[in-house]
Parts: sequence; C-alpha cells; structure tokens
Amino acid sequence: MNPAAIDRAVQALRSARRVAVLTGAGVSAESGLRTFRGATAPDSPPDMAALWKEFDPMRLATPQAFEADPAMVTRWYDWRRLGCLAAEPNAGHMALARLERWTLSRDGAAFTLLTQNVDRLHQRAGSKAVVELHGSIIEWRCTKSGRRTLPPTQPFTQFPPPSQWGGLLRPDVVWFGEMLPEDALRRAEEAAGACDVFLTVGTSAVVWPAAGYIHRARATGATTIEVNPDQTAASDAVDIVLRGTSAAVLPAIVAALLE
Ligand code: BJW
Repeated sequence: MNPAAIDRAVQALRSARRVAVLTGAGVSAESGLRTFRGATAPDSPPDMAALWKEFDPMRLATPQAFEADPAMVTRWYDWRRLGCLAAEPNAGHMALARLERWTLSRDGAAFTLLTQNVDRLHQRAGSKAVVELHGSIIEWRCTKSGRRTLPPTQPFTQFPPPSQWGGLLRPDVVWFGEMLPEDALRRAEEAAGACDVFLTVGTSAVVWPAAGYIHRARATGATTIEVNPDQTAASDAVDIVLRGTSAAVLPAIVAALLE
C-alpha cells in the first residue's frame, strides 16, 4: 500500500459531497468467491481460479445458452447461488458500508454503490444505497410471468426449476447481450454524472456499460480512484491508483477518515 496515495484518496473523500462507488467480483474474492477473469490472489488455491478460465461464458451466461441447455445452466447457477449464500461479507464490504454512513453524516451528501456483483454481500454488510447493475443470483425469476422469487436456501431438486407461474425459473442476473435493469441504469447514470469522487474497486473494468461509468465520472470532473491489486482496463484513466486488495485498502481509508 502506498501511504501517499491513500492520503490523496482520503483528502478527496473529505472534500467530497457526492460519492459513487463501482464494485466488481474482486471485492468478494476475500469472502471466498471466485472472480470471473482477474487473478483472485497471488497465493490463492487452484479451486479459486477465475470462473471464465474454467467455464465458457458463452455456454453459461447468455440467453442463448439457457435456451439451448436450461438444465446445465441452472445447475451451474444453483452451485454458485449456494456458494454466495454460504459466503460472509469481508472487511472490504464492511468498510464500504462504513464509508456510506460516514459520507451521509455530512450535510448535503449523497452516496451510491453501483455493484456488478450478484451475491448480495454488500447488503449483508449493511450498505443501503446499492444498485445491482447485473441483478442478483439470490433471487430467481419466472421466464413466463417475469415474477421474482427468493428460492429456499437448499439446493434445487429439479433442473431447470419449475416456476409456480407456469414458466421456468432462471437466475435474476444480467447475461451477456441482455439489457441492464432500467432503474439501475438510471441511478448509475445519475450517480456517475454528478459525483465528486468515483471509487472503482475490484473490477477488471472490461464489461460495459458498467466500465463506462468510470469514464463518465472522470469526464464530469470527479476524482477517480481505483482499488485493485492488479492493473485494469481503467488504471490509466483514473487519478489515484491504490494497489492492494479491497479488504486491506478500504479499511485503511475508512480508518484514516475517522481519525
Ligand atoms: C481484487 C481482489 C481483491 C482480485 N481485492 N480486487 C461496449 C464495448 C464492448 C462491448 C460491449 C459494449 N457494450 C456492451 C457490450 C457487450 C457486453 C460486454 O461488455 N462485453 C465485454 C466483455 C467486451 N455487455 C453486455 O452484454 C451487457 N449488456 C448490454 O450492454 O446490453 C445492451 C446491449 C444489448 C445487446 C447488444 C449490445 C448491447 C451485459 C453485461 C452482463 C455481464 N454479466 C456477467 C455475468 C452476470 C451473471 C453471473 O454472475 O454469472 O457479469 S459477466 C461477469 O463480468 C459478471 C460481472 O459482473 C462482470 C464484470 O466482472 P468483474 O466484476 O469486473 O470481475 P473480473 O473477474 O473481470 O475482475 C475482478 C477484478 O478483481 C480483477 O481486476 C482483479 O485484479 C481484482 N481482484 N482479487 C480487490 N482481493
């Protein structure tokens, strides 16, 4: 960790009124959940390899894949759903919830947490203003009625799971080629277009439109800060780079803010 860079980030947050945060799979890596592309940690065990190194996203995370083989796709998503339910928020999630409370304790402040994560760990850590850009794996929805349901925490017994509304159940996530939820897009546009600080944490910043919010914030004059152990597609575009894991860097920032 670079103390001078941490200090610059803390100064930017102290003088900010409107803060927006974008998170990705790296934030949940220290909760034991696998990332999609990025290395999870230099010393991580083989079963923590990035998902898209072991599985083909085009055969699992597209509407066409679900249409071609709904049993295989829902089996894979149920496996991941159970992993998310078993995981616990880590110090990085906790620090973001604290950052939200600290920011909102000041007059005229606004805070938005845009997450690409589908695991609900931010909410379980106490974050309130969470925008789920890519939906949630914890909820599933009926292919016929579009209605959402919170399935029991036990594994499904049928694949694809039948829906009480006459269709099939699919995870309420956003697959490649699908539109992001309209309300999430609106809130993300608003937050990125009107923030003083934009923090991007644990994302490779290659999936759009999420990655675009970093550039949008920068174009509107926000100070942009990246927290990531590795170089990303956004590293060269941000103002402050904090190289380290989110469970190490974010608590350090929050501790300095609270001093
Ligand atoms: C740590 C760490 C630690 C490790 N601490 N950090 C413009 C240009 C090019 C392409 C497109 C474009 N616009 C749209 C597209 C197409 C497409 C896209 O972006 N493709 C790119 C891959 C090229 N986008 C879409 O299709 C989106 N829809 C859309 O745009 O609709 C409009 C449209 C419709 C039709 C045609 C055209 C446009 C939808 C995207 C949906 C993404 N879905 C997934 C799966 C969700 C469900 C599931 O969970 O299975 O979302 S893919 C996957 O990637 C998942 C993630 O949310 C997303 C982003 O990944 P993330 O979070 O960044 O993770 P990683 O693994 O990539 O990175 C982890 C990072 O953590 C690394 O940097 C590590 O270093 C770091 N790290 N340990 C901190 N301890």
